[in-house]
Amino acid sequence: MARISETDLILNDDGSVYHLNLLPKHLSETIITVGDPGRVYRVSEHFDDVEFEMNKREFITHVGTYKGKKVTVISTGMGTDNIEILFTELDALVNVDLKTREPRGRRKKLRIIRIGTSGALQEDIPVGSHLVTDYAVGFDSLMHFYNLTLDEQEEAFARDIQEKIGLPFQPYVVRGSQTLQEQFRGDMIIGNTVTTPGFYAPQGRILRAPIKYPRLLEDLYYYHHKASDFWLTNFEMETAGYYAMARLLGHEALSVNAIIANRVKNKFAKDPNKVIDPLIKKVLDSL
Ligand code: R1P
Repeated sequence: MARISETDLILNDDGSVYHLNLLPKHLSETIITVGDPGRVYRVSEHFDDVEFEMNKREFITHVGTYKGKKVTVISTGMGTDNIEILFTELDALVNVDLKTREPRGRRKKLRIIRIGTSGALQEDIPVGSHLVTDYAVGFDSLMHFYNLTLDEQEEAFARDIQEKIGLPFQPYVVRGSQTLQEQFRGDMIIGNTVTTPGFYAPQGRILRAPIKYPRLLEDLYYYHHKASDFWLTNFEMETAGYYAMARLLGHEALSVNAIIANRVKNKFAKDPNKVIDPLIKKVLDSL
């Protein structure tokens, strides 16, 4: 096996991975991730105890137990660029021998579940609901740098979305882990999530800067792949990165979303935590 160089895989003095600052012993079998560093505390307040904490940039980690089960929760900040770092470093922790810097022969599969917030794109997805992402549609450029393989269905959606929305690039479309979806979906709405490389213009918001797609929200709302009855239900900024990186590295990933806005109805949750907290509880109880 080829040795990975010191600058390709940067390790800190204590042997931990560069940005996450974690060691293999800090990872639980299923890892919970959140965008907002403050949300880590909302997850770990349910733990029996917190035995380890790490703060590094936007990556805050708490390791503890929930009803006797070991749980690691990590914040990622916003955007798929952080998700690339998250997956690459988590993967290195389990699938690279950090002493010899050689990839291990026997690969370990990680299970990663994102508890995020999101805005609905359809009228019938109310503020306050919980949605699990089936297909993720990436409008960001992360996959320009990886050889991601899409199946026939994903490829068809990607081409169709590009054509109907009139995008100057083809988005990437990836389905999440069906095993995790089965385990965690409970009473959640199943949807298809658009991941955008920004919060304002890329999500159809118009403030002061001149924008290219003033009809984006409408186009996403009306988008429909007839043959598969496929709609786009919500958007946020990370999920496609999770599903793509999980596929590239052979891990399982699932994104569950607290719907805190409905963009078509122009509504925003009065107290987003009232939507997020029950979702956190649902995930913890399904571990
Ligand atoms: C934007 O406000 C952020 O909220 C959403 C978006 O994906 C983006 O990260 O998710 P999180 O609340 O999980 O960060």
